[in-house]
Order: sequence, then C-alpha cells, then structure tokens
Amino acid sequence: MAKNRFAFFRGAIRPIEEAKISVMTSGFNYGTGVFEGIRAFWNAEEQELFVFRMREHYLRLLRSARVLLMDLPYSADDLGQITLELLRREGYREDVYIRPIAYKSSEEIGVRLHNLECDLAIFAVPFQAYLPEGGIRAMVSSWRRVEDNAIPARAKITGAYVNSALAKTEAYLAGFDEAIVLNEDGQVAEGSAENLFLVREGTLITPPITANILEGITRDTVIALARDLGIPVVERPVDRTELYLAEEVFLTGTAAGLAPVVEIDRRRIGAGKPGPIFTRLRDLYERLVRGKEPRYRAWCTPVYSAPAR
Ligand code: PY5
Repeated sequence: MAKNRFAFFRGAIRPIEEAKISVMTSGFNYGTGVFEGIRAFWNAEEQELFVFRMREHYLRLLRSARVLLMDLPYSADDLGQITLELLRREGYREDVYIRPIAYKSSEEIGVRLHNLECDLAIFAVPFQAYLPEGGIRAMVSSWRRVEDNAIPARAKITGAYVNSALAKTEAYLAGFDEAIVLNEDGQVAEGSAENLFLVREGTLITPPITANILEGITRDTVIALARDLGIPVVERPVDRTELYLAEEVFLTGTAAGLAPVVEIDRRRIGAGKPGPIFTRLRDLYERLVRGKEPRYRAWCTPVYSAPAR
C-alpha cells in the first residue's frame, strides 16, 4: 500500500526522505509558519478519491500567509494542481489527510517577518480518527484562546498551536478527551483544534468569527447544511454556562469531522448521547464529503478522473 512516499518540497515532488529542513530554519525556531489541514475521502463504489473544499483551504492558506508577510509564488489553483499530482503519485485508495505548510525558510538568527525567504511543502498521510468516536467528554480549559492582537487565531499559524497543545494536554492529563477554550472575554471560542456548535431550543448557535476562532471550513460547511435543511443558525457570543444547558454540543473540523460532545465539566449534555440535529448534519456531511450528494458535489475534487463539467 502506497504510504507517504513523496512530498512537494522546494518546488518539486520528491521522495519524502529528501523533504528535510535545517535546525537553523527561521520558521522552526520561531513558529513563523502557516499551514492547512485538508482531507481527501475514498469512495469505494466510484473507486475515486475526493478532496474536500480544496480551493477554500488554499485560499485560507494564502490569507494566513499574508498575515505573516509571506509572498508565495503560487495561486490557490496552482496549489490544488500540485496536491492532485502528489496524491496521484502516491496512489492512495483510502482516506487521506493533506498537510500544506508554508514557513520562513531562511537559516539565520533574528526574529522577524520581513526580509526572509519562505518556502512551501505539502505532504499527505493516511487519515486516522482524530477524536474518540461515540461521544466526547470535554473540559473548559484553564488556558485562554490567543487574542487577535497577540497571535491572530484566524490565521492558521504554526506558533499559535502552542496554545492548542497546552489546552489539549491539560484536558488529556485530567482524563478528558478534548478542551473547550474560552477567549480573554471569558466567552466560548472553540475546541483545541475544532470549532464549536451548540443547540438551544432547536437553534444552532456558534461563536462569531470575531471570537478569536479559526474561520473553520467545516464550520462554514455546517452552517450551509443547516440552512439548506431549514435549521435556524445564529452566530453570536456564547457564555460558558450555555454549554452546560445546551440540548446538544458538537465540534467541527477537518481532522475531527463532526464530533458530538456528551459531557462538559462533568455535566451531561442533553441526553448524554449524540443529539438529533447533530446526527442529521453528521450523516449528511459523511455522505457529501465522499461525493455521494449531487447537490454538494462541487465541493469534492476527484483525484483520479477529470472533474465533470
Ligand atoms: N479551530 C482550530 C484551532 C483548528 O485548528 C481547526 C482545524 C478548526 C478550528 C477547524 O477548522 P477546519 O474546519 O477548517 O478544519 N484544525 C486542523 C484540522 O485539520 C488541525 C488539527 C491538528 O482539523
């Protein structure tokens, strides 16, 4: 089985062993990189691998890069073509996680963004479930989400993931599956690597993009699906205790997919099992990412066959 044999690195697809950086690399020393997480889903009936919302992921990567003053010589379409070529070379016939990363590549001392070279790499690995299935037990983290005026959360900056790692590991060491992180205003931001939704009186609620969250593509997908299904959706600030009183809570992300939260701070959420609105959205999501819902097929880029036009 083909597995992680190639990477796009320094302008070409090469054997993965050649895709190595120096310890002197600026981005490694200071966390001055930006990245994406993209998934491709295997559809066994069609014998096809579909990359989900690839263009949106690459547009976000380019926006993140702008925040770090990186001038990348690629368009979103260029990056999409490179990704398809890489996946074809690897020949995956299973679900895949794709990791593009752009970083300050100069090998010199001095923390800054300006007058440094940057580089971009892409690699892919077989996908493995990111969160336990069946229902997540979460805690509200004692760590606060990075502020827009400290490290902007809406850019997917490598260094900012120290914040996620602190929260995730605190939760893990305390016996929970995942952390829910509040922002400096004390309101709900998101999970350590997922956006958050709750349901109150049948309305789907999620913190706004000004709450120091990543502007998640799965979040955007869920909002679109909910509107299509006639489920009311509101983006507004969310208090911590609303989590405890919600009928349903779930997390969304490329790696996590749609993941139900059944317990928060040792309080049972709703009936303590995945709720009906979550289940409807999750079932639809699981089908559409594999290209099984014609209405959403435009979000799925086939790897092995040319897209139907
Ligand atoms: N919030 C944070 C902090 C994230 O890191 C992510 C994605 C999300 C929200 C959800 O965004 P999206 O729906 O666009 O994926 N996290 C990455 C992922 O691939 C990295 C996980 C290690 O899911």
